[in-house]
Amino acid sequence: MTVKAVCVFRANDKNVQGTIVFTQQDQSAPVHVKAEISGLTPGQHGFHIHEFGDNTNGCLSAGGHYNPHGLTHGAPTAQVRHAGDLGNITADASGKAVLETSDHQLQLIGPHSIIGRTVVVHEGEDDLGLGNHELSPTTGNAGGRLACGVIGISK
Ligand SMILES: [Cu+2]
Ligand SMILES: [Zn+2]
Repeated sequence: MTVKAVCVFRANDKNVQGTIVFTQQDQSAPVHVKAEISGLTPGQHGFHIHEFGDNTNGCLSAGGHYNPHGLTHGAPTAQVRHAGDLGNITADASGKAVLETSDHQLQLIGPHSIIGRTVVVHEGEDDLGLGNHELSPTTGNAGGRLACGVIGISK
């Protein structure tokens, strides 16, 4: 049975808004991701699932990248990565970013489901673990947390 989930970024002081829809047909199928976000600065922005669906202290309360297998940070196409590593979204000159992808490490079903966790868009570019910065192996050195939203069950 297909599971569908949605994450909505509400307008905040930085005017970042958007919707991310996640769909998975069954537990062995990839998760389809469709994101549309506006109000960004043009260019690349780190885009991840973080561990907790807690926004008590804003996006900071979401914890680190969702990493149930204890791996190092990487590109979405890498074998070794955090489950939550979705790489970057690219905003055009008007600040709009659209991403449509299928991901084999995300789950909406089972013990490693991302439902109830947080999507974070970062101020800077995720170096996909390939930079020389001390934060490259943990966060991709993507900078501050610009906007976030909790992933909820959708009909
Ligand atoms: Cu992040
Ligand atoms: Zn990561």
